[in-house]
Amino acid sequence: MLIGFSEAEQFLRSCKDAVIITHRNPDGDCIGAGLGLHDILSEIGVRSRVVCHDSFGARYAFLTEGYTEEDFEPQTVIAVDIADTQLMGSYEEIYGKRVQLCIDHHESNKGYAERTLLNAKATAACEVIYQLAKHMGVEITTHCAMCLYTGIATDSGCFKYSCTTPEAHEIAAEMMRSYDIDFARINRAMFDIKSRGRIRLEAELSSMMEEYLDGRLVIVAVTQDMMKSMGVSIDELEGFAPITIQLETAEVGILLREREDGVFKCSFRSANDVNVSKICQTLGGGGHAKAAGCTASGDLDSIKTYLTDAVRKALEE
Ligand SMILES: [Mn+2]
Repeated sequence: MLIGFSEAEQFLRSCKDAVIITHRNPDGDCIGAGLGLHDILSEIGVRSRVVCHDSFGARYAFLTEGYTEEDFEPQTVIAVDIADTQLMGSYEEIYGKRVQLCIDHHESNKGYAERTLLNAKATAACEVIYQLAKHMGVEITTHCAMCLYTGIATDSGCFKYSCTTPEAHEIAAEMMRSYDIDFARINRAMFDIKSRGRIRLEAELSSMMEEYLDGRLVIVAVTQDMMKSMGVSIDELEGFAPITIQLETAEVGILLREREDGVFKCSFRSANDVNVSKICQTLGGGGHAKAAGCTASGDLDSIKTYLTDAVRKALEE
């Protein structure tokens, strides 16, 4: 059931001992939304714990520092930035069927939660968390401001993707104006810093781009073996997908990353008008018009053929 801010507030004010689930392969938005909501809940006297299938990683230390995980048996289950319970990883089995509140901004949200606070126009889940905090009249702490800024900067690609709304700029401006947050450092941590392995990998992968459909589709595939030989982990490849649409003829780009279980995570990007969320929905995934994803299993060559067929259909529409 879709709900509004008042119902979400009512629910949060009457809940206790909440677990906040973030999606696997976490990014700045789900981490920011999870930890930001944790701050808001602390202020209204509700204990919460933020969980994720994967660890948050050193890149997010500026957000996780000072966060201590409390031990309690959860009475309340909340999901943030999660369109589909599959994205919960190992937490799907434990909590997937009993999510009481989902706070999200994905148009493709499956409606798996008892209550869904959805703003499909929002740039980031953090934008929805901000609106909720404002609605509730809860004071936003400096840490919470850092979380919200990080999420909005992440999902807007540092305010340059077409999903960037005026509201995203306004919220970021308010965070800059009202709090002492080092936004330059946040953006450097989110967008500029790369491991040595990542820099080497980028150089290698740039030369390995495969063009399909007369260069309108670019695929870059990274296997577990390649990650091992380059000394990088799958989460260090987060944020790498946009390179697939750097080629001037590219309409759609797909970054394939092999998970440890052999399943490929497919991250789609659209350079112009192709709605990649629609393509991914036909392949069992989802996301946004310009950035979406799905998973695929099987051997790499057949996956490439299957993805190329799906993109060809979309281009012909
Ligand atoms: Mn998001």
